[in-house]
Amino acid sequence: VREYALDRDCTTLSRHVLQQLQSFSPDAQDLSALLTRIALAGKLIARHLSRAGLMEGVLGFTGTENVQGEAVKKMDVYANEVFISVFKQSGLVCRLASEEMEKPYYIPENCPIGRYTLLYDPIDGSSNVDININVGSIFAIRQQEGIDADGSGSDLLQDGHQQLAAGYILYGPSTMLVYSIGKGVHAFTLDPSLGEFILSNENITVPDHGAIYSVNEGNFWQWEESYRDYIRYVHRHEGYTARYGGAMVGDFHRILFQGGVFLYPGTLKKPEGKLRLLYESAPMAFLIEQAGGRASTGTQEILEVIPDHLHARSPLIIGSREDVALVESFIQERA
Ligand code: AHM
Ligand code: MG
Repeated sequence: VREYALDRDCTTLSRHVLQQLQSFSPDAQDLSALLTRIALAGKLIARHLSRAGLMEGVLGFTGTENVQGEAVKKMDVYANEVFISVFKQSGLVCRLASEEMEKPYYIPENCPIGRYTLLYDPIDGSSNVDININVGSIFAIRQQEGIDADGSGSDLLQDGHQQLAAGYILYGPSTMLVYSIGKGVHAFTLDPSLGEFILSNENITVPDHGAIYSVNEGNFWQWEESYRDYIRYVHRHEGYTARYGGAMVGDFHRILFQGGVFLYPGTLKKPEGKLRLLYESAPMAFLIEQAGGRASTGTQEILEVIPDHLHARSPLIIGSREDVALVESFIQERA
């Protein structure tokens, strides 16, 4: 087995962010520091996940529900708190907003100087945790313009173009961190022996078309007819293959590298779909556009959508340009 040689350009995450910005401006330093903190959260969560089956009281449900009425897992709570504790000491982030907290969490001691808000889904695909298959964390960074008076985070209700950075951590056979600061999409692999994320794929571009369609077909009869039209189309044509892992981060990661489309349409029970804009769909949309793909609600670009509350959801069609357009064409036909 050949290890990567030391003379190879062994680029760490923090160095990469600085190189991308090609300056030592305060903003560049801030973004580099923010990504480094996110990476630390990822390492802590990855370590916890890797030993979860050996420890008491780590797997399973807490017995409570989150603000969206979903059963909370102990791992959701752990990962949510990891991000909070990591950013308490960063100075840069005044506020965090996540899937697991009804309102944003303020770090008052950071607020006089902390110019950023971190939005995140601590454990994406948490139903996968107890059976030891892949999960992820999703994040986005937005600039903070002053403190909102009532603490509800109403100033966060803006479109996805306001994101300064976005990405995810995939806890799979290896742990990977994929990010963009608006200058392409780059993937890093955690070398556990070094404790460092090392650059593994730079300037990733998603193919214009791919064979994969990734959707929970168990909801078939709950969708609008146009989505059924699309699924019937792929069933009747050669060259399509289904993949669905129950964690968007993993399904998205496959499509980012191989092309295809991931969908979470609205259902009878959830007309806006399941995925939340601010910390699930918008960060992924930011990445896919940076990689040359697209993200749509079916009728609007995801990055244009302005959420009406912190936990707002929206239907999501994301991936290769041609595949997203194909799904949209069925929606337009029935509009
Ligand atoms: P979560 O963040 O609460 O775990 O929910 C989001 C996840 C996505 O990762 C995944 O694509 C989807 O929910 C799966 O939902 P379903 O089981 O309805 O197909
Ligand atoms: Mg999620």
